Amino acid sequence: LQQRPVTLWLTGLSGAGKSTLAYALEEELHGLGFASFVLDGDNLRHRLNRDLGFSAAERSENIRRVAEVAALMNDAGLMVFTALISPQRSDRAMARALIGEHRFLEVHVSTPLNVCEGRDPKGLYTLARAGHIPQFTGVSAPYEAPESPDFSIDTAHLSLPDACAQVLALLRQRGYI
Ligand code: GGZ
Repeated sequence: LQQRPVTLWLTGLSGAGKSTLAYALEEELHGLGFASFVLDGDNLRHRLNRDLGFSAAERSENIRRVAEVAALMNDAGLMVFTALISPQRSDRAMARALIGEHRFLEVHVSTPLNVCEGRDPKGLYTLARAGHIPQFTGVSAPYEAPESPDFSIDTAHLSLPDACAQVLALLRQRGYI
C-alpha cells in the first residue's frame, strides 16, 4: 500500500469531537493497512507537556512541541492525527510551517459552542461557567476559528462514520492514501 505521510491537524473547542474522530480515523486506517498515530492534547498534557498550563504562551509551546513530534512521526512514515484545541491562528500557522505545507491538512471540527457545552462530557463547561477553571476556551479564553481550513466537520450534523468517510475521501483526493 502506498501512503504519503501527512499530519491531519484537528482544531476545535473542548467537546467538539476531535479525539473521538482522531481515534476512529486511526482505527479505520489501520484496518486499511496504513500506519497511523493519534497525538491527543489532553493525553500529552499528562506526560510530555505536563509542565504546561493554559496561558496563551503555554498553549503555543504545547502546539510547538506536538507539531515537532508530528513532524518526526511523518519523517518516520506515519500518518498523524492531532487533537488539540489549538485556539490561535498564529499557532496553527506555526504548526503548518514546522511540519511542512506539503504534508499538513487543517481540519476544523466546527461543532458549535452550545452543542459542546450541552454535551459537557467531563463537566468542564459547568466548572468553567462557575468560575472554577480560568482561561477556559469558549468561556473565558478565545477560540479563533480557521478562516480557510482544508476541511470542516460539524459533528452536531454528522455521524461519526460519515465524518470518518468524509476525511478518508479528503485523504484520497489529496493523494495521501
Ligand atoms: C481549554 C482545558 C482547559 C482550559 C483543561 N481550556 O475536552 P478535554 O478537556 O479533554 O480537552 C481539553 C484539553 C485541552 O488541551 P489542549 O492541549 O488541546 O489545548 S490547547 O491546544 O489550547 O493547548 C480540556 C482540558 O484540556 N482543559 N483546562 N483552560 N481546555
